[in-house]
Amino acid sequence: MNAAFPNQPGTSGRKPLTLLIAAPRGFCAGVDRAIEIVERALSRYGAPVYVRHEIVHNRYVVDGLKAKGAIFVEELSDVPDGVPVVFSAHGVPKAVPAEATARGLEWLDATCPLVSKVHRQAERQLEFGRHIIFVGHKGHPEVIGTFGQVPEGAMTLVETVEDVASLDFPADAELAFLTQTTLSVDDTAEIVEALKARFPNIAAPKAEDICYATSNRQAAVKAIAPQSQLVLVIGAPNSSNSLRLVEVAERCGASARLIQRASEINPAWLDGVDTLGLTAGASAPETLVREVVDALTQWRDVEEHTLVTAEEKMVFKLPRQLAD
Ligand code: 0O3
Ligand code: SF4
Repeated sequence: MNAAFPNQPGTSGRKPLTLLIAAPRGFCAGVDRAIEIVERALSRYGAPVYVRHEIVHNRYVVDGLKAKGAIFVEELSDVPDGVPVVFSAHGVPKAVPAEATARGLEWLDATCPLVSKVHRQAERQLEFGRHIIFVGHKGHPEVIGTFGQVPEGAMTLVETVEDVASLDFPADAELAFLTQTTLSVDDTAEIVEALKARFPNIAAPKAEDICYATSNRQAAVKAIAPQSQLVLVIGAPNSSNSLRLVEVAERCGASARLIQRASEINPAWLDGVDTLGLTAGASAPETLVREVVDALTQWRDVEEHTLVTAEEKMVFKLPRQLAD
């Protein structure tokens, strides 16, 4: 960089770029565990190991496991008899492990323990005789998995404050609410407020269902985005938690783009950008962050800063069958 004129091209001829990297970012404890389950299953049983749904929503991770002998399918009916199958981190309806057991399949559950916690809360609320209002995104595998913990009709999905307004229950109905683990902290607070206003007796989860990793990554983006003209979020288009990071950055006034890999960056995006924010969703590996930083250094004199807003020490136990 040119020390006398910081915004002028440095001796390299490239313009300076301040790069603010969010921390925490990337893999959470549930993703680490899910990937390790597939890897351990491959060494324990040998290839092929089937995985129902992408183990986590990241193509790089999925391709890496495919290369080691994992086969990804969407439905249990696509798994042949006699091979082990892993259920993805997002969780599955109860009928899935039941069917696997009925078929005599060796199955391993990579559902994140924090998603399983929501599943158990759903069962408990049902035992209390309450109808469950579930805050989540329609069609997402975690939502399908959580709905599949209770009989049909026992749970109603709301995605927005408007959905709460159109719920057709009396104000004193026996209700409880639960949420998806990867939602926007701010949007969910508004939805929950609307639920409590309409149904003052609604039972709330004991602890926040939005998980620690989701809230920490959103808070970390809030620390970098206001100072950045553009924020790059590494994550897949089907990754709920990564999409939420893009929204958070935009609401802080930055432009934001979801990218899967460095190759998707158009160098023209950096025109007029002096400060760039960078983060990664819970399913995006750190290798992809380094790949993006390396790509940026081809075009600009990058000055890298990491902004740490929380320390994460969470580690989840492996399923019994795979623990040493
Ligand atoms: O749920 P989401 O689409 O964010 O899933 P990802 O991208 O695979 O990230 C891991 C989070 C998860 C398994 C559910 O909480
Ligand atoms: Fe578990 Fe949260 Fe990670 Fe989802 S984002 S896998 S709930 S730790």
